[in-house]
Amino acid sequence: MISTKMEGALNKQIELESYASNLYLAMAAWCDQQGLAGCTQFMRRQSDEERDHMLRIVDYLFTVDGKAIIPALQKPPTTFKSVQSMFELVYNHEQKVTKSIFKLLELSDLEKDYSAENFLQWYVEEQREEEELMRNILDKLKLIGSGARSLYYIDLELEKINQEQLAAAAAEPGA
Ligand code: OFO
Repeated sequence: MISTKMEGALNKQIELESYASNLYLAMAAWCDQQGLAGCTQFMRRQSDEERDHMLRIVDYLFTVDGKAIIPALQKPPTTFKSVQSMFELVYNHEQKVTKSIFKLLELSDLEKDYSAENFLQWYVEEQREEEELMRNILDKLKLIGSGARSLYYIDLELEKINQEQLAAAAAEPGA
């Protein structure tokens, strides 16, 4: 049986993951308007991943007799200054999510909720990977530089990353 405190904290995380899914989908829509097919597909997939992160928590709450509260949709921004600033926003958001996961782990420790602690380990690894990915993208964007022509190369790069991720996902056991 889950404590009310832990249940509330996991429901807050559901909100954060759900917002991330919306935010990344709004970014995909913006990228599409800019004619950036690679960035569009990349953000579209990130959005799906965030929804999966949200659903994992919902499912976990089902298994521990907790109540999952599905949050209202918060409208994300619809325009972004540039592709660079969009990815900075993604990186910042991922850092915020990581902090929130660490807080949940602290709480699970405090409450001696070893089931939650075990469940949350998956998110620790996921956040490490996501932060690394976004940092690498930002480094590449810096190397490519800004300006109209650079957008073409940025988009190609994102298309490449997207393909690599799809291949890695397909190679996973059980895929
Ligand atoms: Fe679910 O926030 Fe990162 O991946």
